[in-house]
Amino acid sequence: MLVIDSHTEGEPTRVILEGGPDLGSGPLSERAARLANDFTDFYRSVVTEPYGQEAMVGALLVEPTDPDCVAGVIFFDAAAVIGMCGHGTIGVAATLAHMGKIGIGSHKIETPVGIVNVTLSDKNTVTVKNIDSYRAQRAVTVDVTDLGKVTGDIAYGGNWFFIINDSPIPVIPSNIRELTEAGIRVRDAIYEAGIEGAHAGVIDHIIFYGPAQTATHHSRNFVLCPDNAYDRSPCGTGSSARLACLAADGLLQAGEEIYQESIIGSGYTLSYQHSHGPNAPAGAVIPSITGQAFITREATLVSNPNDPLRHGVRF
Ligand code: PYC
Repeated sequence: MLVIDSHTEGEPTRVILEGGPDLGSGPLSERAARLANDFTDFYRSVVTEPYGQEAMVGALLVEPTDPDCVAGVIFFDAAAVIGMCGHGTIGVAATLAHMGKIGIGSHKIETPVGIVNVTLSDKNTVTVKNIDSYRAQRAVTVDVTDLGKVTGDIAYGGNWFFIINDSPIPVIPSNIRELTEAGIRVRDAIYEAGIEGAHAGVIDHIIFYGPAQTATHHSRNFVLCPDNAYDRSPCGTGSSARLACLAADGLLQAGEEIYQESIIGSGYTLSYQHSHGPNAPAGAVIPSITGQAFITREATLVSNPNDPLRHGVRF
């Protein structure tokens, strides 16, 4: 299987160019469901040890249904096939540029949750215009083991997020383990309470926000992903969901730019426009996320049927 690896603001993406499963044709949402249900061992092995690394997100390139798109892509981590991935889209654009498949300028990419626009300013710098993002519920309180009552917003940016604005734990790198464990407990509490996003959306990402380390920056975040790894970048879909909340609360105006720090100190430049799409949910925004991705590896993954760990290390 041929892959190209990159990182976007520290968060790894593995783009599968050749050798992935045949998911047939039809809508990408159906092909994503096929990947999730029929090829679990495949997708998990691609991003977990010994083939992958912690926090890695896979990006399976597929034929788009819309001929205006330069590529179709289905994203996944070690636990789940996910709807969209902001850092992954930046990684895919940088990978397509590295391969000479796209040049400087704007291009469309199809995902299972809709078409996104990428603008390549140079071979590494990419702006993603994401799908409609919105807040579904404001100030939902859950009872969390060892933390007590925790309040957050439920918002969508291509995946579903529980967004905690005032983190009960300082959002600093030395607290990564504590934030990870707290995030898992928050997610458990959400599931236990039967809380969902709109249309029974599974809230599988948790974000804690705290003050930025640099005065001119907006804030710093910690993002827990479905596989319990933390996002080294500020998370493109999570930032999209947060932009929708800031817009709904009147805390950020359309077109105003902010710089969002990640837990490791990397970041994205963010802004939004109001969405006027005919099917846009109330209060939906179109987020804009700018970050950089760098190619780290071009490789062939070899799977040996005699290798007992060919499906990855899992316990
Ligand atoms: O950037 O949207 C994102 C993302 C989702 C999971 C990891 N990164």
